[in-house]
Amino acid sequence: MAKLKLDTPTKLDIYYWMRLTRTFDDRMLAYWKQGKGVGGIFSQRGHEATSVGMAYALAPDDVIAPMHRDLGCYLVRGLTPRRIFANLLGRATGVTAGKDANLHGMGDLSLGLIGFISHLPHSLPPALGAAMSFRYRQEPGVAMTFTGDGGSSAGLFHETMNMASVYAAPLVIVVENNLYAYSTPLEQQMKVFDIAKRAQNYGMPGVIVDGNDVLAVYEVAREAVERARSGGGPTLIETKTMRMLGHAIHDGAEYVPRELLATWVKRDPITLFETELLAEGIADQVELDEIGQRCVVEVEDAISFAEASPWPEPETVFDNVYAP
Ligand SMILES: Cc1ncc(C[n+]2csc(CCOP(=O)(O)OP(=O)(O)O)c2C)c(N)n1
Ligand SMILES: [Mg+2]
Repeated sequence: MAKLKLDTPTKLDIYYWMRLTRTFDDRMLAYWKQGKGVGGIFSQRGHEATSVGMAYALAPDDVIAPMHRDLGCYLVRGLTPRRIFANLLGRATGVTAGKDANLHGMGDLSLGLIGFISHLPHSLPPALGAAMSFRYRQEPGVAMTFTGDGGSSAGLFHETMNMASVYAAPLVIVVENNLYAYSTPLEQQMKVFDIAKRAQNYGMPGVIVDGNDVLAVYEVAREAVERARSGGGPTLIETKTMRMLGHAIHDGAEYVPRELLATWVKRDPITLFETELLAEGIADQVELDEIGQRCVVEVEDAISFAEASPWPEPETVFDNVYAP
């Protein structure tokens, strides 16, 4: 597939979001290893190209329902590092105002962001609902949602695809196939490793993309979003990638073969994009380092903000709760 022609500011902007995602993730892991964390955390390492490339393809009025390895989506949609880190520390200034010290529930409808639903793949039906509401209201919006290879084995995945296809819903379903669901490798939970092939059974396009190549991700995302927006119905996109660390902070992933990880280290999404940017003369190392430094400053500021933020007041416990 021919690469999209993007201008320099756009490419550097995409690079910035990837670096911000990685910097946040690295800093978050270090913070938790120092014993200062509050809730559970899931490393995003390896998923930066997928989450940033996908979210970048949406328009401001579209809706996105990410999952637990999609920090890049939250950032691109406009949740600030401050609000996210404060959420992780359970503070009143966090996205859920202290109700969930995690990435769960981290939504903000003013940003078109449906909070992640912990049960997998339960973010899919609300995203389909959002897509259908765009159709009923005859609005041009598109909904995008995510699940993992593990989540794709649940019935809800199939039910969502079927209904989305029957109703030609403006929906993009992304499966982040990172070869593991917790400690279960792909070959222990499915016989056909290309999850995108399932799309055919529901009468929708199924696309496979290198989930570590951000511009390739962005390109297939744009095509799917355009198809959805113009009435062409849903698309299933499978991003082939790798979860580079354990399932969550407590998991050392000793069950993942070291040789497998080593092959994926060479395909690190940020290094791949940097190499491309440098080779094309889009930026030099000094400029890339400057962007990296900006990200460090932003994340350190977010941590200070979160640490200085108050705990939620007990009487706010029912605020924003649907059925107290
Ligand atoms: C219905 C349900 N069962 C179990 C869990 C616990 N759980 C959280 S993440 C996870 C693994 C998910 O694997 P996958 O969908 O491949 O996503 P990944 O973590 O690899 O990105 C499990 C079993 C859950 N959240 N929901
Ligand atoms: Mg997985």
